[in-house]
Amino acid sequence: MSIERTLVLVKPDGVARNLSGAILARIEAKGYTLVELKKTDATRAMLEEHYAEHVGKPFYEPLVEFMLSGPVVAAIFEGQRVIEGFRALAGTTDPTTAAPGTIRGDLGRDWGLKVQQNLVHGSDSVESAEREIAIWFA
Ligand code: D4T
Repeated sequence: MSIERTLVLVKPDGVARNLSGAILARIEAKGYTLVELKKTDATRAMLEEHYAEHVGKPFYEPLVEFMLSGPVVAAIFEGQRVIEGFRALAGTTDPTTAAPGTIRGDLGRDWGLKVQQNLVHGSDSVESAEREIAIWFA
C-alpha cells in the first residue's frame, strides 16, 4: 500500500468557532502526518473548481457563499490510506446523524440553513486529492 496525501479543509464554521486546533489535533492524534498548513481565504474561482461536481445542485450557490463567508484552514495530511481514514474520522456529510466519535458527529449540528455547515472537507479519492491540492496549494 503506497503512502497517500489528502486535502483537508477546516471550513469557515470550524474556523469561526475556534475549532481548527481541535480538529487538526484529532487528525494528528490518529497518526497522520501534517505536510502543509495555512489559513487562507477562498476565491469564487477556486471554489468553482473545487466543487465542480456540484454545479447546478440546489445547495451549490449556498455552499459557495458559505465557503466565502470567512477564512478556511487548508492542510495536506499524509499516510497509508489517509483518504479513507480521514473521511471515517470526519463522519458522514449530515452532522445530525454523523456518528458520535467523528469530527462532524461530536462538533457539528444542523443550523437550519440552505447548506450543511459540517466543519471539514476531505478528498474522496487519489485523483480528487491531487486535483484539490493543486487548487489550494498552487
Ligand atoms: P465535502 O466535499 O465538503 O468534504 O463533504 P462531503 O464529501 O461529505 O459532501 P459532498 O461533497 O457531497 O457535499 C459538499 C458539501 O455540500 C454540503 N451539502 C451536501 C449539503 O448542504 N446538502 C447536501 O444534500 C449535500 C449532498 C455539505 C458538503
